[in-house]
Amino acid sequence: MASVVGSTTEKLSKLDINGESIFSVPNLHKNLSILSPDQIKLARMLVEAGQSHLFQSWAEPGVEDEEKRGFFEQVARLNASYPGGLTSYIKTARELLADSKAGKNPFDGFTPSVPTGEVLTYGDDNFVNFEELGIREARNAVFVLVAGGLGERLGYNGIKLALPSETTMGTCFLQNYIESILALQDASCRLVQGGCQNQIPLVIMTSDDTHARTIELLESNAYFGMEPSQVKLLKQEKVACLDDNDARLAVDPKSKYRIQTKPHGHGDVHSLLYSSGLLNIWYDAGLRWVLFFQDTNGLLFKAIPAALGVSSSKLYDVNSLAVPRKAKEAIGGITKLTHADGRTMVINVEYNQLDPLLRATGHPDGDVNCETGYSPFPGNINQLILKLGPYIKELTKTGGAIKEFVNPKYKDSSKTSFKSSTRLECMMQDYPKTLPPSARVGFTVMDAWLAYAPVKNNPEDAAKVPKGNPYHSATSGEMAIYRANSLILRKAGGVQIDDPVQEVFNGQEMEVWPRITWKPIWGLTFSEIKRKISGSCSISQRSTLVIKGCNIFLEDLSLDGTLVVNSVEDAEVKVGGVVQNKGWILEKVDYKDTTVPEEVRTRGFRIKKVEQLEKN
Ligand code: UGB
Repeated sequence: MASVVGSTTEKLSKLDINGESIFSVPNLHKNLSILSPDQIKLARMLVEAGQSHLFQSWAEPGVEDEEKRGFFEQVARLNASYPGGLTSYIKTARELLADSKAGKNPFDGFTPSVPTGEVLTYGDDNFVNFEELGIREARNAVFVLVAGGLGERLGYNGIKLALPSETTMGTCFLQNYIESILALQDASCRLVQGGCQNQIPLVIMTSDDTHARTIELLESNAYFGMEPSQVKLLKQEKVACLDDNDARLAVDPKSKYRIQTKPHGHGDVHSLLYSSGLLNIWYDAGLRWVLFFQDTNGLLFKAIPAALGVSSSKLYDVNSLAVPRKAKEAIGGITKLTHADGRTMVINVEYNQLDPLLRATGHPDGDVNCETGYSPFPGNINQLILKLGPYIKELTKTGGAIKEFVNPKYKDSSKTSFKSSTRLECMMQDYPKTLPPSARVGFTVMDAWLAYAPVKNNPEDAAKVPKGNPYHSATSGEMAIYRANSLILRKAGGVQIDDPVQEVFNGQEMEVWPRITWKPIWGLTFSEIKRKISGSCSISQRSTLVIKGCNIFLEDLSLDGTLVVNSVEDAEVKVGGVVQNKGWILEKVDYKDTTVPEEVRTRGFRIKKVEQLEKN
């Protein structure tokens, strides 16, 4: 056996590669005897791709051999998880790094303009019709949650999906999402005569940073009521880091036998879905829509029914959800790009690229607000609805590969070295870039108060956000839920709700509305909520109302304090009369106070439950 391996080794290693053979890499050559033929092939591939430096500090054979084999296991993984393998990754990296060094604008030849899309107003007839259509279509949908990001800007130690979306119920983002999908499933199936058994699938894209903790969160909470078989996890792999403009792979600072890796971005979701085989299974089962969403938007499902209705009525292949955007806000701008050769596309231009693109194309002020007080470009909230059939067709062509970019932080203007290693990245919203001009690509704009309140920034950075721009912090994410629910009860149910008061938490000025929350099953749409409120209801600013149940009807309720209503599934409950008590109080907490749990101090307050009326 040894002699067979030996002869293969000899043959493989002797092959000359672009003038450089394994013989010219002494520390690798010395170690050939401990490597398998497959490992030697990988070594040759690395040498050929100009990566000989990776072996520079390798020990003599017999020393740290396990670590050396571990190195090749990692190389094999990196090679297998990237379309075209590491050779292709390095080649693309060299091209993109050269473009970046030359200052080449990725939108060269394109002129930006403001696109037209569907603009919805909450609660008008158009909106209500789209919601109805959306609920009908929901049983033909699949949800895909991208949750592989660590959230470096937020600086939270756990996974973002486990963060409470708000404090009155303490429901974490994942629970909120799952309960919303189950409520959609329920509402949609009720529209089928005799009911239906459809279970809306949920896919969660994780990464090594989030995978184990996501499984633990699901398993320790019985999947928050979903069937375990309804949920699939797809783990994205990281990609190799790059040390210089020649795309030399970076050695991990912690081990000379490891290549340093970093996340490749949420764009991986397309290739993972493609290779999982799930798309065809869904298609064969008659499903029609794939809805992509992100990890910390507590308002999202208030916008889903209407947005899905838009996709279905306009037969959009791609529908991006958008909100009015403040100039320089860290969300991408949906832009129409027209090329000098006549090509056009409607696409997200990422927040760091919009300003330079505008300046380079005759808008000397760059990314600024127009007379409306907002940027003329709608803000992409990265909630995409794709029509399954055309999506499968496109991925069959591309394999799910998404156009990548590189964003090196250079040491100086010579652009010859980086401050720290970089890597190629890709974004899921770049999917339409490869679509033919015949594709139906649209977008739907809704008010931010209804649709978008992500939790991305730590308290310190949030407090520095320019005045008037959203904070995107745990505090603003929670306060936005109370505001949205208050406005919805005002608009849909005619409830008299006191105006908010202004308060400062962790240096961020907030509107504090009454703390009104409900389980998604209580009300997903305007009509459903309207149906559950009657008579003359009022809620004071200092009040808290928590509705946990489906058939709970508010009738002539006057609330000044805290009311919690719990009901079992089929029970019909009427809630009315005057409720007055000391209620629940918001107590301020400083984010620097480490005696308080991280989830609490980062939002800047906790709820002190002084007195409440709880009805079961
Ligand atoms: N994510 C992954 O699953 N894998 C990864 O490798 C990286 C991220 P961020 P950012 O909210 O509206 C996006 O970091 O930079 C997941 C859009 O690009 O929150 O704020 C991660 O877990 C931007 O156009 O993204 O920017 C999270 O769920 C704008 O729309 C999601 O991807 C903005 O979001 C987003 O990750 C927005």
